[in-house]
Amino acid sequence: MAGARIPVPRLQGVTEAQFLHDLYPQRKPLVLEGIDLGPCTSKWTVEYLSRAGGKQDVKIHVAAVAQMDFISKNFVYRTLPFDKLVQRAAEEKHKEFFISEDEKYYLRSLGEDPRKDVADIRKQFPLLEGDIKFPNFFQKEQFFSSVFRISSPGLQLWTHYDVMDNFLIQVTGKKRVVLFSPRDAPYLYLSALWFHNVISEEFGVGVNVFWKHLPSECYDKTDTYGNKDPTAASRAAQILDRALKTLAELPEEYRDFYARRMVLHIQDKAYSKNFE
Ligand SMILES: O=C(O)CCC(=O)C(=O)O
Repeated sequence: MAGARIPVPRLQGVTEAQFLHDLYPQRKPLVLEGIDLGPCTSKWTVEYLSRAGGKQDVKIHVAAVAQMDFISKNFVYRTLPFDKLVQRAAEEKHKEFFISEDEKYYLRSLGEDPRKDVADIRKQFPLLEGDIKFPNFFQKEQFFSSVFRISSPGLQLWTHYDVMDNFLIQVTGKKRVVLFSPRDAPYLYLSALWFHNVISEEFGVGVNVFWKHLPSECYDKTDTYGNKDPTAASRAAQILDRALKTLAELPEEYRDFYARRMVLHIQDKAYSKNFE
């Protein structure tokens, strides 16, 4: 039933074998607790990160309100040295600010040259590399990126979906993640994978580790953010656009009839197990 709230199962001390054999094939979200992440869980305080994480510039989202919206783009991109970003994101009111004294900050780390390089915290934040262990629950060649996420208390990231599979490793702080099943896609006005939005209930530091579920050749090779749809899906969407433009050659009455037939055809074919 659409709209039903289902708690995500929380599992303690899952091993690689359990994950790969029993859990991963179900393709459903899980909270994994008690995984060994290394010393980051106790070390990554505001004081430590701002002293030991480096002073390199990072590009950040800055918003006057807590709910960042990607459609209306109610935020701006700014640059701060990493140590300053950590300090500012941890405080509620700022002496130095871009927009307002209670502005919110969000870091989604990027590769050295975002057009060419993927984000990998181990490369862009080498001073912190030794502090964190990633769960090695996928093959090395499937690794795509590891993304540092640092957010001000209260900040809400817009609803989106990720093309790659990922572990959201919440090292410190508390977040609420609301996920929508792909079956609820019709009610979200879009069709997609697992839509989700994320609210940082307090200041916190997280790292996403993304990996490729599909064979490498299914993904767009130029995609450094990992947010482009698999190439077959993009091609199919382009073909659908062409089909709709072609229908537009007909008068409205016919266009409407044939468009409805196409929708029924898609429902009949695409949602069934006997996809051709
Ligand atoms: O933790 C965050 O700030 C965002 C995480 C997220 O969107 C994700 O895991 O896909």
